[in-house]
Amino acid sequence: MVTGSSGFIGSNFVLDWLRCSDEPIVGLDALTYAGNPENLASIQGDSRYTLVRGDISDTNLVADLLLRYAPRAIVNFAAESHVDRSIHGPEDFIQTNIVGTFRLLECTRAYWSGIHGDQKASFRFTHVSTDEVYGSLGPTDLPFSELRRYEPNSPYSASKAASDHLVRAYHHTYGLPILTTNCSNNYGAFQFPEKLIPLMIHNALAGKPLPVYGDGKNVRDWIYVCDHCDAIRRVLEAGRVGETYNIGGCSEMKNIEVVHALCDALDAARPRADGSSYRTLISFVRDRPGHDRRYAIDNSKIERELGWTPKESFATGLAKTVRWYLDNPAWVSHVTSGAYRQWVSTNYGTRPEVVR
Ligand code: NAD
Ligand code: TDX
Repeated sequence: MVTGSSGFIGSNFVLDWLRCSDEPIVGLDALTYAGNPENLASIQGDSRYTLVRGDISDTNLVADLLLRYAPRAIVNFAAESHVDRSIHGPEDFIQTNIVGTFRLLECTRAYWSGIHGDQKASFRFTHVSTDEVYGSLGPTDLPFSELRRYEPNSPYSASKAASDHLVRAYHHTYGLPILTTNCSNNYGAFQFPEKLIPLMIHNALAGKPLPVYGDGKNVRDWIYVCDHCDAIRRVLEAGRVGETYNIGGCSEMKNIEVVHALCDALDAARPRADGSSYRTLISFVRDRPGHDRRYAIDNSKIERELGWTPKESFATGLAKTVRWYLDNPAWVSHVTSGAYRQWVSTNYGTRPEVVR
């Protein structure tokens, strides 16, 4: 069972899974603004995938699904995932990321208590989390290892931290066979254009300003989404029960470097009519409140224990991503109508440009 299966990473996970395996998946997704069944249009009619529209906080529904489908594992992607939205309205983050995870754990515990033998021994609950729970690094600090203490700074990261703690507690208290992954910034196909990379591609192609927060020197470690999905499959397959695995892309970059790389890729693939570079659209705007300065991941545990390393470099992953957005204008135009415009006005309408 895959929760959040119609979101960005969840849908990539389902597609990759069915490319390598015939084992069926039941997806559970509330189809919020971020959930888009179109992401899985290519497997429509495939009997290996069933989508159930519903909320992970709906105890009756989840209990019923667990009994009906008897999954051998749950991979929990369902969440509110955008930091800026958590700043404008934290409540949904508390509800889904904390209460939702708690209820999902309760249902899972009841289901797991009722199964036996090999089925019980091999069951896994995999919780997909973020590096943001560890807080912010200084320029020369060592990357986050799994032993780093939690210091979440946004309502989003605090809600994910709380969910990680609940998952951990269900293992220690009840013995639930859990695995937790903490991954860095993903990019790739089907990412909603509220996040940095797809937002910049979308704005650039529309000739709109490219809003870089603050001085543009905040650092993120970028991972191509299929590498993340591959790591989760590996953790599910061979991770040690009760353990946490950090997952990173080995691609630390300043935001402004990411935006420059995107502009250069678009200049080559879709030159502007007047011959100018997309870089001329860059606009520095007021910073995100509480903006974490730097994230970086120490991959050595997953590498050592599970033999996983990312396959894509930032250059190869970005080239695939830019190509995907250029080839899928209909997907972008569907998700950027209606409520999306309201979000753009809420987040960017009142954000003054800062001259640098
Ligand atoms: P997303 O916002 O694109 O997708 C979230 C999905 O969850 C959507 O399909 C949405 O409809 C669904 N959902 C939301 N609330 C729900 C609820 N109450 N019940 C059922 N479904 C619900 O997010 P994403 O970027 O795909 O992230 C997936 C997971 O990975 C999240 O838990 C996120 O914290 C984590 N993560 C994301 C990144 C990243 O860079 N995007 C990095 C590390 C970890
Ligand atoms: O318009 C923008 N301008 C800008 O400068 C946006 C949307 C972002 N930024 C900056 C903020 C961050 O430093 O770019 C960086 C990346 O921003 P996001 O794409 O919003 O990602 P981030 O806040 O780093 O969080 C992401 O990675 C970890 C995901 O959204 C989380 O779900 C994940 O847990």
